[in-house]
Amino acid sequence: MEKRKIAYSAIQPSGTFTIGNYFGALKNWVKLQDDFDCLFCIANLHAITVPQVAAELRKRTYESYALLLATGINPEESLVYVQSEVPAHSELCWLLNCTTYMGELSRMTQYKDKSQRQGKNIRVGLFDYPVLMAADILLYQANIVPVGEDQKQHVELCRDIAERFNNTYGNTFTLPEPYFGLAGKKINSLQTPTKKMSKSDDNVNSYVSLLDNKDTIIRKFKRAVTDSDNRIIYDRENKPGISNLIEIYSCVTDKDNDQIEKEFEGVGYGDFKLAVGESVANHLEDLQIRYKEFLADKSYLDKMMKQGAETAQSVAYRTLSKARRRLGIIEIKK
Ligand code: ATP
Ligand code: LTN
Repeated sequence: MEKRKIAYSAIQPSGTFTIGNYFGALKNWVKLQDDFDCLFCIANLHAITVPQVAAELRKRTYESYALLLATGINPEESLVYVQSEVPAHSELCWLLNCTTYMGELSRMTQYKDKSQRQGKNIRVGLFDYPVLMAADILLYQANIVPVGEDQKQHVELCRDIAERFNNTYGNTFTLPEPYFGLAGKKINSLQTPTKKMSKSDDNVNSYVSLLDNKDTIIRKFKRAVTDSDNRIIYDRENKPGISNLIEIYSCVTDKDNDQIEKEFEGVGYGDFKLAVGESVANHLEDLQIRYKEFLADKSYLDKMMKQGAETAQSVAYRTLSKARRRLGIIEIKK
């Protein structure tokens, strides 16, 4: 039988996952399990590149793991693990730091955005974030990296780092490709619809969390920022708020923009927002029930996390060891 390609992706436990994470990433991950050998990681070491409260990060790591399972990711079929449980990530990050250029990292637009929000004390880790991400991907010799558009630049940098390493020290890493397949939508903020919806946004009204209850979801959609022309037409440039709502409604209903425009012809913004809110709330209902069940079963989560970490460690170690040898780092037999 032909060997399946490897898909690798990760998500930070930096907040409760939003519908942006879901429609842009997680929903695709579930489908990929049919065609690829998949690894999914809770990137808690990435989360600490901006300040976190320890108790909250700990709690959210478990919640994130349970939420991945609730979306339909099967830990018996895919490898689902927590990044910090596999020390090879940090070590390969260091080795790659020594082959990556300052100029390459300075060009990263996510760094420019995030560092602006951090004020004066920007962590070195935030600058180095893409190198740790490259280490994640390369350790598992991944072929494709399913991510949202915002991560494309990071995956391309990962490819450049891998290619240079291979050319300089000998073939070590598989060159990965970003994968947007299937839906791969970018969902924008409900309050600033020209900006990506983000789970670590300070304004809770800017995002819809996968765990928000129906009333909260409807309230957030009612408050969504829109223009005042009162026509439901898709026009990203001139009507970013309404276009974003159309996009969200399309993710939930699988209808295209034309169908949605027709469905809501002559309907006012208030009624449209209510319809979008209700459809999102109904769509998330089953997922929320499954989430509560998984979260209540701590011993199952512990067992799966341990199993995931053990398997990930043995795969990752093989690549790490190869990279060390290529660089001339000795390995004394224990
Ligand atoms: P943070 O705000 O803490 O930086 P985030 O919400 O952007 O986090 P990540 O953990 O960085 O989420 O990303 C997880 C995955 O979700 C990535 O593949 C990313 O591309 C995707 N993603 C995040 N936000 C959106 C969005 N608004 N629309 C589509 N995809 C998204
Ligand atoms: N930066 C990523 C999260 C992430 C990731 C990865 C994604 C960390 N390591 C490896 C793909 C592959 C993000 O999606 N915001």
